[in-house]
Amino acid sequence: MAETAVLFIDMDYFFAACEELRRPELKGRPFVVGTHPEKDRFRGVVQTCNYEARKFGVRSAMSVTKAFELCKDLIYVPDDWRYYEEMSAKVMQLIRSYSFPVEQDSVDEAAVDLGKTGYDEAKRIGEELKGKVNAEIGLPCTIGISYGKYLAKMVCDASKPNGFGIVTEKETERFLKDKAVGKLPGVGEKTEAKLKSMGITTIGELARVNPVTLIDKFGSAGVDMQQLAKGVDDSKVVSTEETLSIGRQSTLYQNTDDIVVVGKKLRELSDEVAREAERKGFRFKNVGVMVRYEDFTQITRSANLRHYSSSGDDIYAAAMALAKGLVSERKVRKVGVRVASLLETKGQKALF
Ligand code: TTP
Ligand code: MG
Ligand code: MG
Repeated sequence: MAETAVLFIDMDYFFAACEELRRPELKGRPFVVGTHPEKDRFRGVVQTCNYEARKFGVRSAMSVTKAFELCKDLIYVPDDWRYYEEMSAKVMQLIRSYSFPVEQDSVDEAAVDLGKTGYDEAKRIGEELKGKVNAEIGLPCTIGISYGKYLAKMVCDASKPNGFGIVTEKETERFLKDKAVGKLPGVGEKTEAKLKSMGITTIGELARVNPVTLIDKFGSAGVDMQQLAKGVDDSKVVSTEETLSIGRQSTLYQNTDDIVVVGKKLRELSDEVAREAERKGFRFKNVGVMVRYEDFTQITRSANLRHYSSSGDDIYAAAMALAKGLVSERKVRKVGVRVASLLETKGQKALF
C-alpha cells in the first residue's frame, strides 16, 4: 500500500508578489507592503516585503520607520487587501480543482490531503500545481510534501523561496534533528524560551529528552510536542469552506427596531467571535453582519478593517456601522456577526 501524502503550499512574499505582478517595475528593487496610505506611511506596519528587502533585515510586523532605517532606498507600497483576496481566491480555486480535501490555513497557504498516492505521484501532482500557480496566476510559491500536515508545512518553510521539497519517513530524522525547536508548528516564542531554559534548543534534543520532564513542564502537550519532534505526525487535513470565516448568530429576546437593543446583542456576539478567533489562532480583516427581519427576509453586509485585528471592539465598531443602515423601519428578530479574511497568527496557535 502506498504511503499517505500531504502537500502544503505557501505563497512566497504573497502581498508583495501580487504587487510585482501588476507593477513589474517593482521587480528587483526592495519594497514593503504597508498598512497606511502613502502620505501617512511612517505610522504604518510592514505586512510583508520582497526578498530584496529581506536582505536588509526588513520583516513582517516591523514598523515602517524601522524598515526605512534598515534600508534607505526602500519603496513603500500601501496595501490593497481586496486585490490580495482576489488573488488568494484564484490560488485556492486552482488548488481545489484537483478535488482532494483542502484545508485553507490563511490567505496564502493550504494543506492538501493527497491520500495514499505514494511519493512519486505526489511529486508529480505537486510539481504540476506549482507550475500552474506560476504560469496561470503568475505568482511564485513553495510546496512541501510529507506524510503529515505539520511536517509538510515544515518542509515547505525549509524550502522557501520558490522551492519544492519532499521528506519521506526515512528522511524525517535527518530533516528534523538540527532544526531549532521554534520551527515546530505550534511552538511559539514562549514555549521556545521555556525549552531553552531546560537546555533544549534543537528538535533532536527535544526528541531525546525524558518525557517525564516534558509532562512536568507542559502537561500532555509536552507529549504531543515530543511526538512531532520524533517525526510522529498524525495531524489531519480538515477541509475548510471556500471562504474561511468565524461567526455567531442569535435570536433577539423580542423583535425590535431599536438600534440600542440590537447593538447590545452585537456587542455580545462580537466578543464571542473575537474569543473564538483567538482560540483558533486567527486575526481577521473582514467583518460582516447579518440582520433577519420579522418577515424572515435577511440582509448581510460586510466591510474590511484597515488592519488585521483580533479585537472584539473592532468587530463591534464595524458591525454597528453596518447595522445602523439596516435597522430602522422593519423589526429585527435575529442578528449575526462574522469575521473573514483570516490570518493565522504565527506561533500563537494553541497547539502545545
Ligand atoms: P506569510 O505567508 O507568513 O508571508 P509571505 O507570504 O509574505 O512570505 P513567505 O515567502 O515567507 O511566505 O504571510 C502571507 C501574507 O499575510 C503576507 O504576504 C502579508 C500578510 N501578513 C501580514 O499582513 N502581517 C504579518 O505579520 C504576516 C506574517 C503576514
Ligand atoms: Mg507566504
Ligand atoms: Mg503564509
